[in-house]
Amino acid sequence: MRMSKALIPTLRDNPAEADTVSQQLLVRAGFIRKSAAGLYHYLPLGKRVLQKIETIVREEMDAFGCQELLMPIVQPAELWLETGRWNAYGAEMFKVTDRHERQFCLGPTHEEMITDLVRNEVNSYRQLPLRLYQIQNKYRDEKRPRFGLIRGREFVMKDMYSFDRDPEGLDQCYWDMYQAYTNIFNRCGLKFRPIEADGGAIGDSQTHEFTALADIGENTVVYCEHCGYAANIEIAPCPVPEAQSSVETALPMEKVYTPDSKTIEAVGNYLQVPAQKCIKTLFFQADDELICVLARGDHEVNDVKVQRVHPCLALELAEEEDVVKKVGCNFGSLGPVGLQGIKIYADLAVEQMVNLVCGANEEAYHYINVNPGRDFQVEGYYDLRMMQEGEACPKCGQKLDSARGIEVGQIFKLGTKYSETLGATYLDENGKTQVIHMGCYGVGVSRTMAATVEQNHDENGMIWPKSIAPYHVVVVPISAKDEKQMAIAEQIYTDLQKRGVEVMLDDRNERPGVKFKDADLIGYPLRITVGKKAVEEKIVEYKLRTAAENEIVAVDEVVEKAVSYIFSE
Ligand code: 9G3
Repeated sequence: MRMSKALIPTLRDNPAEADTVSQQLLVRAGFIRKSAAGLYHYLPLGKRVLQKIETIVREEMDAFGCQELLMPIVQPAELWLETGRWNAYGAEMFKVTDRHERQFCLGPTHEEMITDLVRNEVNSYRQLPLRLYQIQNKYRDEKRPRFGLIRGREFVMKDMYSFDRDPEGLDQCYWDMYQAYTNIFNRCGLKFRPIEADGGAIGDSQTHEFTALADIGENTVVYCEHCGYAANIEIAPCPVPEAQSSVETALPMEKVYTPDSKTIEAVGNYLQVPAQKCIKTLFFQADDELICVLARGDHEVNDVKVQRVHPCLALELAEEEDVVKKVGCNFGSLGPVGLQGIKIYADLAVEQMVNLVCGANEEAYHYINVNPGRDFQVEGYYDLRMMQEGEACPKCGQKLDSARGIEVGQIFKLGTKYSETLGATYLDENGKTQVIHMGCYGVGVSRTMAATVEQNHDENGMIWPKSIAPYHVVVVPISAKDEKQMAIAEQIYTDLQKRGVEVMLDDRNERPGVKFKDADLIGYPLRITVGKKAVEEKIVEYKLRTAAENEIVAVDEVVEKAVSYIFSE
């Protein structure tokens, strides 16, 4: 390709609204352009990278016996009503109405669609196992689209769905995909960790998230260098606090006046007690039920764990006015003592507490010397807190490390959740009707592109791994006016192409500095510079994007050298 013909609108300065380095660089290098919040154009260079990632994904899916298909983006509401999910995602679901006033959604995912297809087309054990995937745009109306392609409202996803006779078949597929994803992200040059993640509302099904390590990542991964344990911090089990040996004797509960002490810290200061001796009382709206969750003052409540203990479709922190209505007191003096008609769940650490402090459910009053079991009852004590950094590994007890990451892939065991509801069954050898066991497996293709940039850039721009670079080599003639230089540059350009190398020729009438800056910004793996020495001494400059220095290479050796570099591992 020739730069003089290519649409690659590079920018010198960072775009104002870019909120992460990958978006800054992808915009500055002319790979993407924002159309509206969370909606992007992939310009030619961006589309080429997307295409390369998709090809890697396809190869790995096909290698594991998956068949590619393409489903409608526009999905009939009826299917989502059948599974009860039409109203489960609120404003996040893009809904549209057709000319006959029929309702549809723009596909955020395709469990309903694919299960409907399979229930109509599959009815015998001979047709299983079946692994079907697509690579297509998905639509989710994020409340806060941000980080460019990382959290967009339209994004490219590969979603695969597996159909097996039984749990054993599903298990086989699950681990096949674990391997396929490992291959995909390795081939993309991504640093990632597969981590045990929460099965979400899908129940206690098994799931792994493939998380690309990146500081702006929205997921926190805790991992153990010693035994390899790794998990999304949202589900990492917290160690049960050892029973305190020196247990104090329970003192009589007392109500004390605590003026302007609305936070744990303020109460702790006023009463001169540490946060470990205070109770944090939170109220959640679980669908249409108000529930109460207790944690030790120095711990964070983990709402993913709360949702597992109190299963519900939507779990949000309660609005203050709803709490006031129900409890008669606003935030700052809330506590479990005397609560009527509200389920109370407490974190395990609370059970061990003696003579603690909590709100008295009365403005500016707290109780001291409160003792669980004596002064308030709970539904039960569960692991409900967020693991903190440096805690013990649940598997081997060593200190855990933590890192932030971007979820670029996820594999789920769905079991019969959809096949049961939608009636996707098969007749077994004995003519008996059996329910199909399903799994679903997603790769964020556009997100993987952005994650790669987050992990591979420097102050001059992006650094594309060879496997997904938009072009392998850029040939930079110093002076486009010098016919002799251009002839040599053209020859190298043509010879490389003949060898299957993807080459960009920067034939613009620009100063060398501009060409070098663009080459570094765009991040081609290899730059070959053709100057007057190419004419006089038959030598060119050979510079890897990952190398600090140029190499001097003979004109008649540079093609061979480039070919072996580009096609080597
Ligand atoms: C929705 C909306 C957003 C959603 C979903 C449904 C996430 C939804 C979970 C999944 C599970 C897997 C197949 C590929 C891998 C992930 N956000 N999920 O179901 F209606 Cl608006 O998508 N699906």
